[in-house]
Amino acid sequence: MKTIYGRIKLMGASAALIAAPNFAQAASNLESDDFVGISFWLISMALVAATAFFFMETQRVEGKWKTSLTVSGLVTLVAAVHYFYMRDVWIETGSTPLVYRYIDWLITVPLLMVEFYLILRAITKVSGGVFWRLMIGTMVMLAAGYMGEAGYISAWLGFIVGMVGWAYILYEIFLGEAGQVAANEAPESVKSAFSTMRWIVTIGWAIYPIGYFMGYFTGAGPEEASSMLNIIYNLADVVNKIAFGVIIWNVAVTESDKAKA
Ligand SMILES: *C/C=C(C)/C=C/C=C(C)/C=C/C1=C(C)CCCC1(C)C
Repeated sequence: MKTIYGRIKLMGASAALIAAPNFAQAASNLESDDFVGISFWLISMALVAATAFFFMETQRVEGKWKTSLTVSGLVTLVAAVHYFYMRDVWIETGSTPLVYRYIDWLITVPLLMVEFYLILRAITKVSGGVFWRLMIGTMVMLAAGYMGEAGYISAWLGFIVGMVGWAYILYEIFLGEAGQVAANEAPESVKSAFSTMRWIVTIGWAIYPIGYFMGYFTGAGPEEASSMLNIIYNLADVVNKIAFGVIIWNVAVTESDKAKA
């Protein structure tokens, strides 16, 4: 049962997020055996550091790559702020911060799609249709996942429709117009970046449905299930937000140095 004091504490914890010097206080009750809570904390900080890095490095690269790095920094910034809140929900209640998680995805996944599109556009002409098709696949995937997790539809239905949305994104980047463009017109370094990004969307993104599966279909008790779900989603975010950004940073620097030489 939540006491008034508990509610006040929760509100206080949220307010503390806004006042930077009080961040540490918000998690003063992080337990030494709460590995999911610890992963929330570690990733929050890694996202903050990554954000600073991507923004600073925009100064080092050529014009057209600046936008890509800025978008990478926005992805990690938006995620960092959500992680502060998710961490507190987890530590205070021990339950899955579902709504914050999906609001984060709702903003960051489309930004990652923008990133794909920018990489292509930095080197060739692509139709705006590519962008919108990737976006539709993204929205179907996330809406279905949310409805399944929140219990508006059955967990299985959410999973299956979510998988269909993801499959459509994969189709577009491997076989559709985006795939064709990358295969035909791009210089070597961009081609290899595009191909690495494709594998991130295939292998890296596959970690999320695995998390969903572990959270809903293993028959584990609620506590164990939500621990598995959250730790797997957290790990996935390291790969797909930070590592993804580093790949883009690497192409941006390589291509810019080539242009300068
Ligand atoms: C930064 C956050 C990212 C890249 C989040 C990506 C999320 C997914 C790829 C989620 C995929 C899902 C499925 C493919 C089916 C089950 C439901 C989801 C939403 C977990």
